Amino acid sequence: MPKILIVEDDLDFQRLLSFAAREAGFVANAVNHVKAVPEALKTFGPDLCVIDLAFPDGDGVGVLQHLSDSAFSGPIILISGADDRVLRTATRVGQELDLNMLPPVSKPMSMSELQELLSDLLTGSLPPDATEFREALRDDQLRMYYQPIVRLSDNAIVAAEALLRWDHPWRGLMAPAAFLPLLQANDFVEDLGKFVLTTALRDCQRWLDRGLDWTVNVNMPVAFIEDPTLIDMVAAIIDEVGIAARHLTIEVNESVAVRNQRGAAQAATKLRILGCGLAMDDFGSGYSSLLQLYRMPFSELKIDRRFIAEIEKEDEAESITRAILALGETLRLSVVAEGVETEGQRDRLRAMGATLGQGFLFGPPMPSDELLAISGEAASGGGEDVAGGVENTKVSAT
Ligand code: G
Ligand code: MN
Repeated sequence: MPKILIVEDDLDFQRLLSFAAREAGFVANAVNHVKAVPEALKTFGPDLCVIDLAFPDGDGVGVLQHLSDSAFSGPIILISGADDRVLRTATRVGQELDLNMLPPVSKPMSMSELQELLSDLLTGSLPPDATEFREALRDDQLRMYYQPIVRLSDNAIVAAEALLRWDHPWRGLMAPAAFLPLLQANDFVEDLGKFVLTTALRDCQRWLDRGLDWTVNVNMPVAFIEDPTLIDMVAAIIDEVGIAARHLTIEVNESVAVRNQRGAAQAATKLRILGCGLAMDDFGSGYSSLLQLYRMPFSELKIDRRFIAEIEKEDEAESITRAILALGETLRLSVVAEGVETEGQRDRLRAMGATLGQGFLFGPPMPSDELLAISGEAASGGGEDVAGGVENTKVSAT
């Protein structure tokens, strides 16, 4: 449970705040003078702070200075009966100290307003910010999950898509959608790219060590593929991990327009020369897919899951899926059907000649160990050793 430190000298309001915080799902601790803050930071270790501005023995600005000096990175809410301008200025002071300041709150405040504010914080309607993300990179809060990509003829795993998760200390496990704006607004492409590639390739090497001849698919933002220097980083990481480049496929999403077309084509070509695969994610849904396909050396298409979802109900979805499969065959690209959720969809895809699929039917994104476990289970179910290779690593599609 997340811990909240309340710094408030008005005892009635302090009790109200503590009660609201506990109701909202926090562990609350309150202090009523500024001098008690350093000790509370050390012994209680709060995730976030609610701070009153005025105290008999100092003021909230002093508390902010102390939080900044102790590199506190959690969210901070200022709360006060002072006029709005003072609150806003104090919030700006906090921002200038590089603190994670949330919008301030004026007293008086009703119990229900307080509770709503605090539970919004918990459910994450206030998204994490750049400071928290830097901390996540530093403190090892990021995880890679892997979703199996299977051969439709026999459910054998042939690859896995690496998907990022953020195991936040109090917000819980978050998928990238919950922090995408933060990634886009900040320059994390390189640091995050390094983490994702290194982790995914190390895990893939572990699979190879067990005789599982799998590929790992890693999602990269368009900014990555537009910058040929970042491809040098890919090469360096492949080298460092000591894995064959053909085990890495980079997925780029086509929903974002490529701004630097020449850079993208260069980077993509370098990537292919290196020996990596290049997949177009969510094919059929995005921005000038065919033009991108024409300009860039893709090796794989992933059919957008919106078509697969409708494949049994809508003739158009089926026709488009067929057309993409035919296009893949003509251009010699491997085609993965994404978002396969039912046996009916899988059977329909098989009948159309689709060879590869991914989706909840075969397994959700999961930690590497779990992926190994499901492939191992399926293999031992077949009475053979896991290390026997890819033929044995079938998942049961239930
Ligand atoms: O577009 P991309 O393939 O990168 O998206 C991967 C995301 O899709 C993952 O976060 C995963 O949770 C989700 N996903 C994976 N399989 C399925 C599925 O079968 N159905 C749906 N609706 N979503 C899926
Ligand atoms: Mn993807």
